[in-house]
Amino acid sequence: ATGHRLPDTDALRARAAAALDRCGVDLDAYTGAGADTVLARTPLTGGTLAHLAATTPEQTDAAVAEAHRTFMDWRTVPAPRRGALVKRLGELLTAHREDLADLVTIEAGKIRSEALGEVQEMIDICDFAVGLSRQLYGRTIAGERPGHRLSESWHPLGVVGVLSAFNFPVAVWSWNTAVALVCGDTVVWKPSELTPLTALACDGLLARAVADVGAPAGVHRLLLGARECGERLVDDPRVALVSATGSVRMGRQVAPRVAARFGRCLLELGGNNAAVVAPSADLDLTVRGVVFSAAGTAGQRCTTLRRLIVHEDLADRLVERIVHAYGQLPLGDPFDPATLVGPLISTAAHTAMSEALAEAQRSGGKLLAGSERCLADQAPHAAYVRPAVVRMPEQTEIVRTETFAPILYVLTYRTLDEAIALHNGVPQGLSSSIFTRDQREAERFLAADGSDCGIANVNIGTSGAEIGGAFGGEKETGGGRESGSDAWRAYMRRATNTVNYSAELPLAQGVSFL
Ligand code: UN1
Repeated sequence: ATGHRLPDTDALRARAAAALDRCGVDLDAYTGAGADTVLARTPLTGGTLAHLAATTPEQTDAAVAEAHRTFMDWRTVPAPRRGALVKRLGELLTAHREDLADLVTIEAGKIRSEALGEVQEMIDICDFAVGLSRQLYGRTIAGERPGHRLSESWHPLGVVGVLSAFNFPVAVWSWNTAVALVCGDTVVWKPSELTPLTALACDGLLARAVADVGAPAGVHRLLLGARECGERLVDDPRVALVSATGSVRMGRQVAPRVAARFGRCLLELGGNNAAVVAPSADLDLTVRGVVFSAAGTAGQRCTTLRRLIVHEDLADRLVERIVHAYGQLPLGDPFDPATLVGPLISTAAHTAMSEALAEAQRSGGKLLAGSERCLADQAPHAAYVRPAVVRMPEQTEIVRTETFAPILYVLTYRTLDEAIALHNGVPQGLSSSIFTRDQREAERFLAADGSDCGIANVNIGTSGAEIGGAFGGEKETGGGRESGSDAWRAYMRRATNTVNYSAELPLAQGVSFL
């Protein structure tokens, strides 16, 4: 641990309220008591920050109705003007960078640099979306009939329901919202019930941007609630696209419900990301890349590195260096600039971690580092836990399971084919990487018969993607793509247009009739 004393809950509550106030949110207006409340808590101490009134089912329906009504007009606003709203949002996010980072640290437990990085990711996607607002290109297609023009147009889709997770409480909202807004959609957001205050800040800043540019208020609605609230959103036929980030379990419930009403789904579910370390790898770089991806964010990214597949000639040497680096990781108060590992989101996450480690050891795994709980005397309701490294004899069931905690399983391989088979031998398919200086190996890993993930990297870890690429993965990860590249297409509907400007009526495929 860093030796720094943890802040107490009262100080964190005051800091959160001050940040919210600067973002234009009066916390008192949202507080409520009784059965239907959402508890705002901080993983730094495990203490309660606020009791917030949960959105009722009637309010959920009204929010969707308003977003839908607003969509009817918003879809006709020229895209570059919609971009002006997102441009203003980006300016406000920049001005309130520290406030949002404070809230992310207080509610999600991220260290300062990662909390600021998450806000940067929001600013970056706003920039991207503003550019996109002048580039929602369709194609002109070479048609088969004279005097005819064949083309496609991209139109706004409708209301986008966004379900987001605690671990990226603001960035994932911004990926969806910035892109959806320039695409002419309106958004109803159900954030994780673990991070309601960061959600209020985002909603407050967007409301201010809306007022500043004179956009309609109903382009964005926030729902604070638990599962039932999300279910109502998911089942509402006025919600054209449900963009859901979270566990595979959640996705299994959401996808069939949306499919039953022929709605669209964009799923970002679990990852079980691996890195292959080949004999030619640059070890200094590999150690840094591995430790950031595996122990960073206390192992709570969907892109976190969970499996290390190392060539057998290298394994002992590399593992020793990783274990040494783990021993040096400062753990503790995420506001302390020296800290690199903050708390887990809850003591329940620690229980899940301990159970996974026990299971790994029962199936022959050897715990080489970590798993100790720290600072329990200062914060008995928080979970400060040392990231763990476990050497596994084979890829057992627990290794094939995503445990949302910092556990790095180490496996060894002899041939690259074997490494790729191990790599792809899990149900999830989000992110992947290979550390090698051998071009043949690197290219093979990126090829059609290499990594089966949505993200495949060379000589960097599995986490920390830029917003410019499409983000998402295959298999149980759900197949969705958000953020950059052409991910915007999921937020629009395509119309194919054939225009006849001749005086004839030739039919396609040479059909003759009348
Ligand atoms: C997530 O964990 O849900 O690539 C998103 C990354 C981040 C986004 C992670 N840019 O690690």
